[in-house]
Amino acid sequence: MSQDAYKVLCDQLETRGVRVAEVKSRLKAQHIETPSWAYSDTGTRFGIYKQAGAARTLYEKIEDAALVNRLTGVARTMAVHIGWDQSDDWLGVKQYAESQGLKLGSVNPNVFQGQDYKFGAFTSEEARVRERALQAHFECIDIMRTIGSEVLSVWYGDGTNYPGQGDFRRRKRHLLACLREVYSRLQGKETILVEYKFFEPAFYHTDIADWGLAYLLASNLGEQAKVLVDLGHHAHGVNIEHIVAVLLDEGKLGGFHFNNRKYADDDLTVGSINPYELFLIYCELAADEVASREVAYMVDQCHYLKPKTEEMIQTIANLQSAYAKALIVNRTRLKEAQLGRDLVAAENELVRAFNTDVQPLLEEVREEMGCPRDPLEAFRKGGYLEKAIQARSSKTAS
Ligand code: PSV
Ligand code: MN
Repeated sequence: MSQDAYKVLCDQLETRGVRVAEVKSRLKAQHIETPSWAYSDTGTRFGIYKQAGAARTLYEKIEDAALVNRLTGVARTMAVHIGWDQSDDWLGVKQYAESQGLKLGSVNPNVFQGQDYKFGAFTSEEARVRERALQAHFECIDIMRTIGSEVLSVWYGDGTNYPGQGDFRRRKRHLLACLREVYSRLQGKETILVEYKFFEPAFYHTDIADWGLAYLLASNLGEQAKVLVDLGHHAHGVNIEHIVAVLLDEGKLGGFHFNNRKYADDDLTVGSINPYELFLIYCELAADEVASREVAYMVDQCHYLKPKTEEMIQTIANLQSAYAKALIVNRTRLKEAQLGRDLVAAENELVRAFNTDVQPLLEEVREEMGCPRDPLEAFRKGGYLEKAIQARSSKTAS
């Protein structure tokens, strides 16, 4: 039955001028990094909620991320957040991950939680605090080299709450000077991804508030510095796909933090609130395969209501679906319609792809990759959550 659906879809797509074999090979090359922090207990700013079976240690986070990878085939790396993830044996951590078929990915310094950072990290007026933040970055670079990662992914909570609280220009100079020191330590293909966010925790101004500021800093640093787009970090109505297109065209799109939001930085499942926006973002990525191959695709979500591993599997499926739909847009026809000022045809080319049920294609791709056709069902039938609950409640975390 599902094979029939696959054949019907293939015929339909080929008739529409889509090369199915090419789409399949691009889907197989898709790579999505999951974050270690999505596997452990989280919550809201009002409190943390415990989930039975949630990972308690870095090793358990690795086990969960590795399971998501085994079931989906595309979540080959896991990001670590230094501070939240601690170890005095990173080589051992790396080896454990590899024994599970997983690699460790981007390394994220945490310079937003310590008491010292209350008034900023790299923008602090205190040299001692800036130095402490620098040391945190240097530690991350050391960890990167031990675990075999080439991505340093940075985000700062730096900002002010009141007019007059800080000097914008002095803060900018401190920030750039510190970032330059970090950048000067990078070697070879190592890159620094600069993430922006328009507010929170600061409410009057944020030092890296938007893609323009992140781009400015990255440009000042050099080629190995790029911009990271977190989908929850924009004001309402901002056209993220436009930002993505511009950054790609400039060779400055470094990475994504996928999630979705209704109001602010809600960290909901990507594609759960606005799947069309996600599709349009993927359309821009799919339009420039060469540049988009260099992008680090990462998830940054907080799953405290849905079961964590299930939600991550759902997240991956949503990202696969958005990418598949973007890949079946007929770009020749889209361009013709654009040049011919046929707005209706141009829009419909996108809408038709978005409305296509790509599940039979994704199922086939997964099977060819040796993964379950329906990873969520495989997770549920495999009793993985029950096993985690048992294992993680019967012994103390080590
Ligand atoms: C900040 O809101 C952020 O998006 C940064 O990427 C942090 O590292 C991450 O969330 C922590 O979840
Ligand atoms: Mn983020």
